Amino acid sequence: MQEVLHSFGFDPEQFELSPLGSGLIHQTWLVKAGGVGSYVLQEVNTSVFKKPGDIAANMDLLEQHLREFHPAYFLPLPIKTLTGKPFVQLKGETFRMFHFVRNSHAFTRCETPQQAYEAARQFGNFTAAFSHFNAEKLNLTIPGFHDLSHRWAQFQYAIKNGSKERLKKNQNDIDLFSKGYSIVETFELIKSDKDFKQHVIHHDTKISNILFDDMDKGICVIDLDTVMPGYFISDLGDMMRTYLSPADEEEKDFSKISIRTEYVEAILKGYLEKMSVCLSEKEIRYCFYSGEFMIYMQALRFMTDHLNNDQYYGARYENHNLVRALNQICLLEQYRKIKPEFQSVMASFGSPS
Ligand code: GN1
Ligand code: MG
Repeated sequence: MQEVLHSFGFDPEQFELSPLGSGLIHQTWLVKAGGVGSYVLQEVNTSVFKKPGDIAANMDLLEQHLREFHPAYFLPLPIKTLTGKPFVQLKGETFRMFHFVRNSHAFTRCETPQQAYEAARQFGNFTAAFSHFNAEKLNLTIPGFHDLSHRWAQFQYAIKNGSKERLKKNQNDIDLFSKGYSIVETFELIKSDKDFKQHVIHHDTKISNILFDDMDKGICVIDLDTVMPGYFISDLGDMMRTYLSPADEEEKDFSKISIRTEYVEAILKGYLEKMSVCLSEKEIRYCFYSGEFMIYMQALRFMTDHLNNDQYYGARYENHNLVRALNQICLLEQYRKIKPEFQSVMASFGSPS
């Protein structure tokens, strides 16, 4: 760590490191020093993000666009090293540094509709800031990341080539997952539909990726590694997946999974306030589908990982990814039940549904 800090021009003697955040992919630390402010240090997981240079190139493009067209828009980007690089590589590990945004905090769970509204507004504002930017210029930092057909194919592959023991044990569960295929078919239609635009999409809109100020107003979005061209259903859908239920994907007691309908309105209001001008009428009709799409994709990803012996997400206990996967299937069932309420919220906004 000493060498890493040196590369950014910091005196390691003055700094104290403590773990920060709850992400599954990278390791993150808060770097504190008397008088010079705080920083965030992150070790990039290069088995997931194989080309950190591609992330940095994307950040440069976003920064250039903002500087020219939205100079007041705040996006926390990595600090450059003493030699002007966006990250350091030492002994095969990749590190980068950010300023800690002063007077900011993040939430690990969405606990009020107001938080949901603020977060949705921030994610909507992010995509809207790039509505005149050609999203296709961005590198695909994880190819096929939110391509549901690809996730389905990975699941099918795991059914044939995954752990023999787990395949045998979980046959009934596997059948349950296969029932969601119509969600994949709808996605195939979207992919061939010219009314669906490739926007600049964040692809990880959980509440902890928003910084809030002391008044609990949203300040900015963070965690920009998965910013890529994509469909709006990824961002809106992941908010449905992660804000609506009081119990999250880690919950083992599925009776705690439920849908808080007042959060539906808060998310839609915040997101569409910024995004309705950027979306076609056709796209807006897929707001409900966005939740089905993201919940089902996450269920498939967890189940696939379980069958592959937890290679991607890791497991903190036996059957961890199986529990997460079944949790998401339960969430999907609950979500599907509130379709009428969802559609009446859309109608109250005067939006097609
Ligand atoms: C991963 O690392 P984290 O928690 O921000 C994953 C997301 C999943 C999420 C599920 C690059 O995000 O796609 O939705 O776990 N990110 C990547 O908790 O795979
Ligand atoms: Mg993330």
